[in-house]
Amino acid sequence: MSEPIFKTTDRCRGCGAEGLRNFLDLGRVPLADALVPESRRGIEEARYPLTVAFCPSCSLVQIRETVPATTLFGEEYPYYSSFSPYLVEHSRRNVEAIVDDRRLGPDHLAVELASNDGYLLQWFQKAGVKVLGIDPAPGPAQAAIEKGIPTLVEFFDDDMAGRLRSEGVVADVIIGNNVLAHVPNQNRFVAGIARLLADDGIAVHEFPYVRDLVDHVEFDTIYHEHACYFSVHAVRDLYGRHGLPLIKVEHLPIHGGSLRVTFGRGSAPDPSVEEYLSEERRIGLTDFTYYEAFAGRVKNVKAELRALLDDLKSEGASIAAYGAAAKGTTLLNYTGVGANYLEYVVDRNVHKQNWYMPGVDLPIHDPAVLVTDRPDYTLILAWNFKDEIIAQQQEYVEAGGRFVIPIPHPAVQ
Ligand code: JHZ
Repeated sequence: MSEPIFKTTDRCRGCGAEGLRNFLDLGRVPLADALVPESRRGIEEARYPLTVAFCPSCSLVQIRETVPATTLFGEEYPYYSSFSPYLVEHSRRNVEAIVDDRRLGPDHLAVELASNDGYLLQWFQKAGVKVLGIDPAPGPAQAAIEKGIPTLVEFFDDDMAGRLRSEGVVADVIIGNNVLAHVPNQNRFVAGIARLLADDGIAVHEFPYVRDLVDHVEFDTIYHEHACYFSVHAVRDLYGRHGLPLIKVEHLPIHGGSLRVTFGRGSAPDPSVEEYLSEERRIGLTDFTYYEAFAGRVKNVKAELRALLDDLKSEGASIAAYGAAAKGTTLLNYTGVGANYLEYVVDRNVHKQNWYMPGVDLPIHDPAVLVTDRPDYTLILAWNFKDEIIAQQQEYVEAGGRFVIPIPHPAVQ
């Protein structure tokens, strides 16, 4: 077994205060994207504790454990954004709105942090804006480079921003979608953004909203890649400490409910900022009590899911799963649903096919197998894309296949 190497934090990753209060313990789980190749099957996998805490000083929700970034995002990192047409389209609309609003052209530079396979920067490039991607995961970064998107295969932080600035690089727009949560040292990352951004530039970031996580019991989106889970309050305070005011907040349906936040020094805040802050105060999102009952609700999902799958199994049904998603690793390992209930997992990402789901030894196949094999039920692990997945799988549905959705209440759809 490879040794689980990690650190445990006693201080808030945002404001540095002591006194973090734990509210959920997901046990010891493997790393969510550490898919197992055939050659390592049967070798015991490293498992890491996963504990979620709230900071009473700045209300940032975070995990206590930090796994080295090079372990999380190394050679075998399998997440490629372009496998979801919905995400690619979502990004196109986002970029077009920014290009129009900021009147961007060939004299402007858009930088994306965690640019992955170029799924988003391609749209800036098509609009004639200069682009620079930064992503430490070699596989997706290489895919971007092959598409002609200049990409630096590195972790972004304040030092890197300083180096880029000294080379004359200044960003008019810095995009960071689903990256902020992945950064253990939040302050070095945000300091880098403040340094790289032009005085009148904007930073536009998306990340899952902690309010949606709690309200819809999205506990499976908690894994070691995600160090932090943000409210508007927490993110405003974090960027404010680096001189970047929050100027706009939008709430989007993607990934089970996300925030898109815009920071910039050059414009006055839009009314949305105060609207979200006062709504968070009204519902108590900045108080520990909001999170206290969460662990009990997570346990209920586990019990309900197992009861539902037991019922289906007792009728003699066969069950597969859709989506070798990172969140699938948390869900399957925490609920104890593996080869005892499921035959296999399917996923469109060819980089995941023929590998095995971490901790549960389930093989990952091409989704076409659903039509040839016709399992009676398919548990959707990538529930955030359930409409897209069900629409794609009409042949399976017409052949009698049914879907099971695991959260917020496990049910046959
Ligand atoms: P998906 C990833 O989490 C990892 P995951 C990461 N840590 C993060 O923060 C979030 O994204 C935002 C497949 N699929 O996107 C593709 C199909 O097979 O929910 C993916 O493997 N067919 C960066 O991994 C998986 O499902 C389809 O039609 O939990 C979805 O994973 C579609 C739409 C997806 O993220």
